[in-house]
Formats: sequence, C-alpha cells, structure tokens
Amino acid sequence: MYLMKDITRDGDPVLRQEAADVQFPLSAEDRKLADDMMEYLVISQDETENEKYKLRPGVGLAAPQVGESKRMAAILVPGEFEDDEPLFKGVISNPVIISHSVQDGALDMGEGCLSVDEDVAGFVPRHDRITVRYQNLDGETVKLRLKDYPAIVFQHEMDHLHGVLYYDHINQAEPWAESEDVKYIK
Ligand code: 4LI
Ligand code: NI
Repeated sequence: MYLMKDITRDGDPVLRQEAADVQFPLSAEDRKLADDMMEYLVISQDETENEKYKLRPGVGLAAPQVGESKRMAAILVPGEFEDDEPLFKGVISNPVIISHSVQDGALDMGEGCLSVDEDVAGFVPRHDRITVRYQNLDGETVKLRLKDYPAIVFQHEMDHLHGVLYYDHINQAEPWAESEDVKYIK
C-alpha cells in the first residue's frame, strides 16, 4: 500500500521525464503497480481511512508519481452523491487524446496535485471535452468521450506522462484572469 512517503514530489526528475509505453500483456509487476495506484485512490477518498494513514485525497495518480516512468495512471472520479456510481474508475495505459473541443475548460477552484505540496493558485486552462484512446488492464483498446471534471482529470494525469505539471499551464502574471473563451467548471 502506498503512503505519502512513496509519492514523488516536485523536484524529483522522474516527474519531468517522458514516460515509456506500457507493454501488454501486463507483467505481474505492472499489474501490481496498477492495483496499488487504484488502492491509493480508493483509500485516500475514504474519510476514516485517509485520516488513519494520513493520505491526501486524490482522484488521479500517475505512475511517475510513485517513481515509475511508465504511461499508466489510475483514475477514480466519484459521482456527485455518495452512493452514485463513479464517473470513471479505471487504470489507463498508453492514453492519447485523439480529438478535443475548441472550447476550453478549467476547474473554477484551480487544481491540486499529490506531488505538489504547496498549492499553486490559478486557473489551469485545458480542453473542455476530449476523446481519448487508451488500453485497459486487459490490453483492450478503449475509446472514450469525456467532458468537464473527468476530462480535466484525464488531461492532468496524461500531462504527468509527458513530464508536465498543472502549474505549467497557469498564467504567471494573472493566475485568476478570467477569459471569455474558458468555461469554468464547478
Ligand atoms: C476528499 C475526499 C477546491 C479546491 C475544489 C477530497 C474525496 C481545489 C477543487 C476529495 C480543487 C475526494 C481535487 C484536483 C482539485 C484545489 C487530484 C477533493 C480529491 C477535490 C480531489 C487531479 C486536479 C486532481 C475541485 C488548489 C490531487 N483534485 N481538487 N483538483 N477530492 N480534489 N485534481 N481542485 N485548489 N489532485 O485543489 O487528484 S486533476 Cl475525491
Ligand atoms: Ni498530479
């Protein structure tokens, strides 16, 4: 089980590397990496469990954030209400954005990252809607259309696979400058 001490922090070169493709069928090692990353997200979102283990909650965790420079990320976006199905739960490998909206979107409270201890404030403009292609844990190719929050999370995690951190996208001069061309997502 991963703890905060296992999460690589900003400044670690692995977070700035281009990650390598994942090979299928998955090795036992990569399968465990996938399971452990998803386990982190599940536990981190449970109020009693995250307090017990002092885990910071997350909806996404990319392999470079646990020191593995591989194109794999776990994503667990909860539904609106407690008993709702998650909006997305899965481990994605070798993801690619195959198309995106002209419309941009940004979380209206900004973004956080498990690898960045001090929140960098500001809007993080991204695509509002994307179509992604990735491989699931069985190696099957999946094509998925996403919008709003899940689309933002996918883009944040996919950035990690290219060595990009969310604050790279923040307008330095005016971090909270609103734009007509960006949809702000609650
Ligand atoms: C507890 C239990 C307010 C501030 C609102 C918490 C279960 C910020 C938002 C959570 C913000 C869960 C999140 C991300 C933001 C802010 C990530 C709380 C965990 C909200 C996830 C990857 C950016 C993702 C919406 C600086 C660790 N997550 N909030 N951004 N949640 N969470 N990101 N933004 N302002 N980061 O952080 O997992 S994409 Cl689910
Ligand atoms: Ni992150």
